[in-house]
Amino acid sequence: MLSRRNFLTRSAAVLASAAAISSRAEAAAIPEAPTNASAAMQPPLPPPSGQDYQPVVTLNGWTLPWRMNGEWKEFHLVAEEVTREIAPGMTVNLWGYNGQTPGPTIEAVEGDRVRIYVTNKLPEHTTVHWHGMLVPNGMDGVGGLTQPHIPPGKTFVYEFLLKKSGTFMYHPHSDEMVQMAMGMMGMVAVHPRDGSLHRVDRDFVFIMSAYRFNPGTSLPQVTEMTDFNIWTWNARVFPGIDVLPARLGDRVRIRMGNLTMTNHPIHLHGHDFRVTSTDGGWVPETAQSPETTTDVPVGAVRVLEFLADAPGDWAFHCHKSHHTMNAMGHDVKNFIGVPPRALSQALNRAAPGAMAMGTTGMADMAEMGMPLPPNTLPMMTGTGPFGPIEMGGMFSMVKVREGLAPNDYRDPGWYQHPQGSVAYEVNVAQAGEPARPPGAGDSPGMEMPGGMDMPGMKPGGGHNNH
Ligand SMILES: [Cu+2]
Repeated sequence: MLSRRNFLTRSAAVLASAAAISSRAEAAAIPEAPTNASAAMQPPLPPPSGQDYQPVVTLNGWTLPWRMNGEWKEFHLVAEEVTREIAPGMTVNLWGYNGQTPGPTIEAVEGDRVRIYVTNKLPEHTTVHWHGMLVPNGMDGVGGLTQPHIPPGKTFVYEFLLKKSGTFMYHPHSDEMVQMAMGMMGMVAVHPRDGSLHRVDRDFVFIMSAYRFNPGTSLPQVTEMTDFNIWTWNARVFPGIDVLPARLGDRVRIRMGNLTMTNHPIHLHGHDFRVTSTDGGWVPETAQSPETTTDVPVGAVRVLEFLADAPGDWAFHCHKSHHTMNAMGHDVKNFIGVPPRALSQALNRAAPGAMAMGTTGMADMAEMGMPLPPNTLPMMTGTGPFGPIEMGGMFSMVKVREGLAPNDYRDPGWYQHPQGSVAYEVNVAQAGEPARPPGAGDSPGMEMPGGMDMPGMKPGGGHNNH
């Protein structure tokens, strides 16, 4: 039974150990909080002497420098307002850490003792939760439950031993809906103590976040629940997302965290991969299966690994096609197959002077160069060596090349396909039309999009009346 006396003694013990921690931390000056506002991928931080690992690179981001203080590896995060270029043409106001969102990747080694200072420069309180990490309860960062919230202007310290290697995330557990919708998040990579375990040649990391920006604005709608329109990797959309270069024959790891409000089936072309770990730990080899798409659930990490054995520019993207589009593409009605003349007549009645578009699909829109509201990206964009790529959002490329230098992460440019290895047009007139049944492929007549009344078009389309 817990007597009052016992309780007081215990409380005193807790206070004494808390005091010990803070006097330890205060014994040395608070470490510098480096800052970086650039969306350019920063070079990986090589391991200090005595440690052996292949450092991670963060797409459009960086690794947080640290200092050693006795046996402690000390980091300093500053929660603050930031601006972020989502892609050239769109810069927004968000919250993040140390100058950008997502915050810098925290990188360390299993068995390290880490001390992480968190300074709150936001206008409201915050905390940092170490998602997936095995920490003492009082270091878990759940405001109100395991610690007081960190008030604006204050600095708190988290101290724990890194019990296991793997890939984790950090984010607030204070006013979560707002703070995550404003971009408060980052990744943690913990390497195995034994540098020969789970070794790769290239180790990429990014986190997925999603936003609702009304066209022309630069502040996200933080109360949005479902209708997001900017789908990002490290708060960037295609063509603003860094490519992932790999040398032919490299073993490549990609660590992906998801703090959006929906799942993302991430697909890699040209290779098969295995999911080697999650935020729960390493997946035993006997439980891994070959995949080309893996779903990254909400609030989870998936880490894929593959041998880069096929030269080329390989698309790497979310397979929800709305997530490879930017704003503006979500409220457009489907006019495919509608006769352009009927459509312009109807549009002219509703909105004189409006332009009929998209009657053959939406590919034209990538090339149309339509005027957009300021600070708004076209819904699909990007140009490749063969024309428009017609993507946006969560899309990038794994670029496999012979002979890249080991730590060279620069974009190697477009792949030069060996002669005769690209899909090509056949001359049908010369080869002769293939035989098809009469009428095959003729348009059956199209239903009009909901609510539109078109002269001369029967509701329900042609087939219903056969
Ligand atoms: Cu997605």
